[in-house]
Amino acid sequence: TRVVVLAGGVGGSKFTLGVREALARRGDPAATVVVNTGDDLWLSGVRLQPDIDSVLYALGGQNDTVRGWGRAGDTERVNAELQAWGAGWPWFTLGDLDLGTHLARTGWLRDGLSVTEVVARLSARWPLGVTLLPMTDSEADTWVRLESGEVLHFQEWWTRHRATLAPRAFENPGLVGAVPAPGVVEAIAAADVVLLAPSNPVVSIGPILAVPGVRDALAATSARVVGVSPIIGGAVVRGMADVCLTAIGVDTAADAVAAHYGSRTAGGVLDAWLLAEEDAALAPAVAAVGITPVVAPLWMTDVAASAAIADAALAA
Ligand code: GDP
Ligand code: FO1
Ligand code: CA
Repeated sequence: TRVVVLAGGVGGSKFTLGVREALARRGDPAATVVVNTGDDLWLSGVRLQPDIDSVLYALGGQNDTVRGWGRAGDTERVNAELQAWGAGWPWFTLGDLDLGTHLARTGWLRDGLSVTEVVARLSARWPLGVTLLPMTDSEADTWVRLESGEVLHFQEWWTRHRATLAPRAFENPGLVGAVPAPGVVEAIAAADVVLLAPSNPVVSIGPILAVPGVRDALAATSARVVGVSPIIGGAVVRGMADVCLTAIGVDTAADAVAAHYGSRTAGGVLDAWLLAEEDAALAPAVAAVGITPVVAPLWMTDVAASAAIADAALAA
């Protein structure tokens, strides 16, 4: 089975761990993970790719599972020096081990490597069991436009203001004229199944779908396209997807997110949608927009639970 996963950071990596496990049990481990790069930013002269690193560290067994981002067992000596210099952002922590990643990445980018080539190099250190691809080689940082008209970087809106400033829109100006990273369209075309991870629909999956050419690739593929709801019982499990969804006029509800993605029979991207057992009553509303509903337990409490979700998605 050739599987492509579209993924953001924490939700995306938990799901990808499950997909890897499910495919390994089938003796059939071949997955390509297309990762959001809208979270990326420049800070203190280095390029950060939070969602790429979340997936990289999680699959490599290096992630801080308590905090949800960065490296397990990291220290903050360099960060303290940066703060003492007044460099960077006082509300944003760069771990020492994590900074090693950013320095390596930034050095390779300055040597002229593409983002895809850099991600391939980063992927070579630990056996990930899947191929990681950035959604695009272009810089496509997400900016948040507030009701006041002020625009700030997604990372400032989230890590400094904790999503308390009401957003009017999320924008990725770098996607104008951008193309998918090499291999993305090819992987979608050759796939048997494309899975939308239960990632933030607006700022994780949204930017991937907004890369010119990705929606066309999803429309054209013979693969089934199956999404997993990031909303359980009308709530985001963690993070600020509810604030993001409200900003784009979508209810924080599993059926509303499915309708937002839309059916492939009507210009959207989904054939099937996994709903949590708590949301079983919403299945008819999903079917009504032309998407096949599948009810399953959707709590990614451990790798086994994520693998069961991946199995249900692969069977859908
Ligand atoms: P981020 O980039 O780190 O914000 O992570 P993602 O965008 O990949 O995923 C964030 C989303 O994952 C959140 O909005 C949650 O709705 C969803 N999520 C987190 N844990 C779970 C879970 O256990 N089950 C499901 N179905 N969704 C989850
Ligand atoms: N999130 C925070 O809430 N505070 C931080 O200081 C912080 C630092 C950080 C450094 C590297 C990295 O890859 C991620 C980091 N994150 C931090 C997480 C990140 O801001 C977001 O949670 C994700 O981008 C959302 O997907
Ligand atoms: Ca993200």
